[in-house]
Amino acid sequence: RSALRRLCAVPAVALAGGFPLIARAADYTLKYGNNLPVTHPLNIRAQEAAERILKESNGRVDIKIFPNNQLGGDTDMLAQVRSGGIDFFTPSALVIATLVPVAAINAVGFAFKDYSQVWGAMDGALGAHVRAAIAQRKLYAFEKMWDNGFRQTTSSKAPVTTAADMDGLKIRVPVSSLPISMFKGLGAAPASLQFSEVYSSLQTKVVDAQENPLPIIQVAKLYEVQKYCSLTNHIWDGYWFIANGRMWEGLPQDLKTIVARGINEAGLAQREDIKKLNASVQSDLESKGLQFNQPAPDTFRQALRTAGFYKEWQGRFGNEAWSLLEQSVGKLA
Ligand code: X2X
Repeated sequence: RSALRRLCAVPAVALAGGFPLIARAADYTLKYGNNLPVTHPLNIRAQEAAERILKESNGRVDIKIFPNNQLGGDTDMLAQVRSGGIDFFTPSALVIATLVPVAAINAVGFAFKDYSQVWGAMDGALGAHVRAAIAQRKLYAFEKMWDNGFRQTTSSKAPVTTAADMDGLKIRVPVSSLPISMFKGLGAAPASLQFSEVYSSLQTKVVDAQENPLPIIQVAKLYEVQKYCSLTNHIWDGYWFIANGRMWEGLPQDLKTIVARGINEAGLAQREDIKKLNASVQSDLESKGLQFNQPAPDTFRQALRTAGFYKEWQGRFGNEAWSLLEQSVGKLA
């Protein structure tokens, strides 16, 4: 129960009764922080969800969105959603894995072949396994994961065509141990940086390369500071839409239903947006000067096997989670 929220809600209701000219404040004004520019489908669909939820709750639930790392980087926002400083956050699987290690399982290198495998796993038993682990940390994960995408490699130096081109590459990766381990396994020199620092670290050449799905490369304008884009498809990454557990438990059931429906359905629409965007984003980025190439996955997979990457992470995730992943994608190691 959120005693503070209840206290705050009382005067607003009383005022609305006595002084009809004063707009009635929502019973629940909830803050949602994320790390993406407002033009990304995640923010466009989240804004729509907030409007729908305000309407369907007759003004009782007002979700305010703070995009683009306004409230701090991922590490800060994860701490805030745990403490209740913010009510919602959408960490990528890689980011929430710093708190819930098994959440990185969808990011195992070269695991998913396509989106039907991805959504089969994440809407199915593997996603349920991860959501249960998130719940243990007193966070509520909504059912439908949102799409980030298949991660691709950009560089200011040279295209990556085989694993050998990763040798010594100074590449930014998210603050998360799986991508560090994976890029070390490929022979690169990965550096963990928050997304809020990616553009400037590429611009000032603190790092030469980074890896992200094409829609992010587009909306964050990373093409301005990168020259080559290699379609490595090395990780599929998604966003868990999470809520502070205490706040969520304190919401009346009718509002939980309205909020969950609004967010889950917006997530499904956001997946479709990314799918549509994937069909056009490469040519847009080419027109902005990024040079593309399409490496074959074999040398990368082989390098990871040789480095013991799959065996190591099977051990770290445990056999239960690993076998759920393999049920969706086939044998990995
Ligand atoms: O930080 C990134 O690279 C990003 C935006 O993809 C994540 O949220 C993990």
